[in-house]
Amino acid sequence: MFVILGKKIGDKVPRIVFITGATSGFGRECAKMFAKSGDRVIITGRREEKLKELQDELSEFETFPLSFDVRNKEEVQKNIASLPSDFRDIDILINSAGLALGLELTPEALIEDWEQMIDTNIKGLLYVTKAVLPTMIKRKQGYIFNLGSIAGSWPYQGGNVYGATKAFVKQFSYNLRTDLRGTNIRVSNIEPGAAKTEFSDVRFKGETDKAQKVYDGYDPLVATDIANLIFTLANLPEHVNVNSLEVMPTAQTWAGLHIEK
Ligand code: NDP
Ligand code: 8X3
Repeated sequence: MFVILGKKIGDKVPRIVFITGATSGFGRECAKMFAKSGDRVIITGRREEKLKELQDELSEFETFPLSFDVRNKEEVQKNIASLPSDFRDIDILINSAGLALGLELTPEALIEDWEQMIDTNIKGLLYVTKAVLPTMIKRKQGYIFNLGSIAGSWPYQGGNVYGATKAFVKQFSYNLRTDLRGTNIRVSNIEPGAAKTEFSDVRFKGETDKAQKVYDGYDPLVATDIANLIFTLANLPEHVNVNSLEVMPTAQTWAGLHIEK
C-alpha cells in the first residue's frame, strides 16, 4: 500500500509524469487527473502564478513546478537537468504546450505569429522530448503523448502554419516511435478537434468576443475529455500502443460544425 502525504492511494506504484502546458487547458486537467490518482507530477509552463495556483489546488498530492519557456533550448535543458532525484525518472511525458496565433489567410498572416507557432509547437516540443528521452531509454520504459490536432490532417482557411506545425507533430510522433523500436517506449499523437480552453483567447490575442464565438451553438470538447483519454491510454497494458487518436465534438464533422441557431 502506498501512502502519499498521508493519503492512501491503493496498491499503485506512483509514476512520474512531466507535463508541458500545465498552466491551462489539457495540460492542467492532465496534471489534476494524474496527481489525484497518486502519480507524481511535474507541472510546467511560463506563468509562475498559474503553476502556484495549481500546486495549491493539488496540495494534498505530489507536484513539482518548473517555470520555463519551451522555446528556449538552454532553459529547457537546465530545468530538466535540475529535477531532484525523486522526480528525475520520468515515466510519462505529456507535450501539451502549444498555441495557434491568428486566423488570417496566408497573404495577411503575420510572419511573427508563424515564427512563434513554429518555435513553440515544433522546436519547443523537440527540445523537451530530447531532454526527457535519455532517462526513458536508460530505463527501457516510458510513454510520450504529443498534442497534435485535427488541424494536422484536415486543412481549413486560416489554419495555414498552425495546421502545418501539427502535421509536423504527427509525423514526428510516428518517426519517433519508429526510432524507438525495441526500447519499450510508447508514443501517441493525440489529435483533438474544437475544445474550449484558453486556446481561442490566445489565438485571437485577447479579443474575447471572437474567442467566445468559436464555441457558440454547440457543445465543444472540454479539457477533461482530453485528459480522460490520455489517462486511459496511459493505463493500458504496456504491450498496447495507440499511434494516433483523433477526437472531435459530436457536432464537428469533416463537413464542419453543426451549429444550433
Ligand atoms: P491552452 O491555451 O489552454 O494551453 C496552452 C498551454 O501551453 C498553456 O499552459 C501555456 O502556458 C503553454 N505554452 C504556450 N506557449 C508556451 C511556451 N512558449 N513555453 C511554455 N509553455 C507554453 O490550450 P490547450 O490546452 O487547448 O492546448 C494544448 C495543446 O493542444 C496545444 O498544443 C494545442 O495546439 C493543442 N490543441 C488544442 C485544441 C483546442 O481546440 N483547444 C485542439 C487540438 C489541439 P503558459 O502560457 O503559462 O506558458
Ligand atoms: C485546434 C483545433 O480546429 O481549431 O487544434 O484548429 S482547430
